[in-house]
Amino acid sequence: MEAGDKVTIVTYPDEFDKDEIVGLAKAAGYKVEAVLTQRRLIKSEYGVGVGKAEELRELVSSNGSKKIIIDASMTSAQANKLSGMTHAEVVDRERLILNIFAQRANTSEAKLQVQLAELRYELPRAKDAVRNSVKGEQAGFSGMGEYAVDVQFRALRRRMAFVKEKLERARTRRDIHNSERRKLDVPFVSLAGYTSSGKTTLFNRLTSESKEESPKLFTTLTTTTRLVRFPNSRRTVMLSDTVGFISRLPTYLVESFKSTLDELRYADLVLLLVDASEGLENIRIKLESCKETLSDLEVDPQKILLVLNKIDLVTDGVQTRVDDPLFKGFSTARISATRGDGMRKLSNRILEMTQDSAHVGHRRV
Ligand SMILES: Nc1nc2c(ncn2[C@@H]2O[C@H](COP(=O)(O)OP(=O)(O)OP(=O)(O)O)[C@@H](O)[C@H]2O)c(=O)[nH]1
Ligand SMILES: [Mg+2]
Repeated sequence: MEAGDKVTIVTYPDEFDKDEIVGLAKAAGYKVEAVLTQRRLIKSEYGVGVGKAEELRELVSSNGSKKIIIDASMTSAQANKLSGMTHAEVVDRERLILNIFAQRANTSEAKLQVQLAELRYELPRAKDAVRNSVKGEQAGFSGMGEYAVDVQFRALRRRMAFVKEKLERARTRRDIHNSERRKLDVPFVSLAGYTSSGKTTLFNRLTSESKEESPKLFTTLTTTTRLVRFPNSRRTVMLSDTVGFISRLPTYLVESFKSTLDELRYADLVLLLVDASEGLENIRIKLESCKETLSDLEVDPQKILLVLNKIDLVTDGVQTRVDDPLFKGFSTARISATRGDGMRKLSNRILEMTQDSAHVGHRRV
C-alpha cells in the first residue's frame, strides 16, 4: 500500500462513523479527498447503490482518488464490481483496519497475528470464489477456473494452520514468561480502552517509559509490561499497555489478537481509559464498545476502574461530566495523562483495588 494515496470514502450519514473512518484512513497514511454518505451499504450488487456507484466513478476520476474506502464489509464480488465500474481499488473497512495493523506490526508475534487475521479475511472470500466459479461466474479470482480457485482455497487453509501453530508456540512462550512473572507475587494491572484514549501516555507517565503516543488510531499493537513503583508505598504492580479497541471490529480480528488481549483476562485490575473530552454521545458509543469487548474476554466488571482521561480539555465542568449516568456502576478516577492531574489519587486507587492480590512481604522484587 502506498502511503499518501488519495482516497474517497463512502460511509453512513452519521458524525461518529464519519469521523472514525476518516481517522482510520489517515492512520493508514491516505489523503482523504472526499467523503460521501449512504444510508445502506453492502446491500446491493456494487455494495453501494447503482446511482452512488456512478457518482463515485465521476468523482474519483475528477479528484484523482486511487482508492475508494467503503465503511462496511464487502464480498469480493461486490468489491470487484465496484472497482470495475469506477476504475479505483476498493478497500472495505476490514481491509483498511488490516492494512493499518500490517503497517504497525513490529514484533514477530504481532506479525503472525496480522497474518492470521489476513487469512481469516481471505478465506470466506476464497470460498465465495469457489462457489461462483462452480456457477460459472468466477468473481473474486477473476479468470481462474474452478480447479485453480480450489487450489488457492486449500493453500490458504494450509497456510492458516501453519500460522496458528507458530502463534501457539509464541503463546506458550508468553505463558511461561507470565507464570515466571506471577511468581513475583506482584499484582497485574492492564490498560484497556478505545484506540487513542491515552493508554500509552498514561503508561509512559507511570513507568517513565517513552513508548510511542500519537493521535493516530492504533498506534500500539504489541503489549509492553513494566514494573511500576509508587512514591510513598512499598508496593509495586506490573502494568501492561496493549492494543486499543474500536467499534465494529470483526470478531476474527479480536480473535487473532487474543494472546495480546489475554493480558486483560488475567489482570487483577483493568484500567479502562475513556477520552472524557469528547461529546457525551461519542463517549457513550466508545464505552459501549469497550464494555462489549471486555465482556467477550470475560473480564469481571468488579475489576474495572474507569479512568476519565484528558480532563485538561474538558471545559464544561468536570464534575457534571463525572456524575453523568453513563459512568454509573463503575469506580471512577479522573486524570490528565499529559499534564499529570489526578495521578496521586489514581495511584492510591490502584493500590487499594489491588490490595487483595498483593502479597507484601513475599515480594521478591
Ligand atoms: N490533552 C490531552 N491529550 C492527551 C491526554 N492523554 C493522551 N493525550 C493525547 O491523545 C493522543 C493518543 O494518546 P495515546 O497515548 O497514543 O493513546 P492510546 O490509547 O495509547 O492509543 P492507541 O495505541 O492508538 O490505542 C496523543 O496525541 C496524546 O498526546 C491528556 O490527558 N490530555
Ligand atoms: Mg498506545
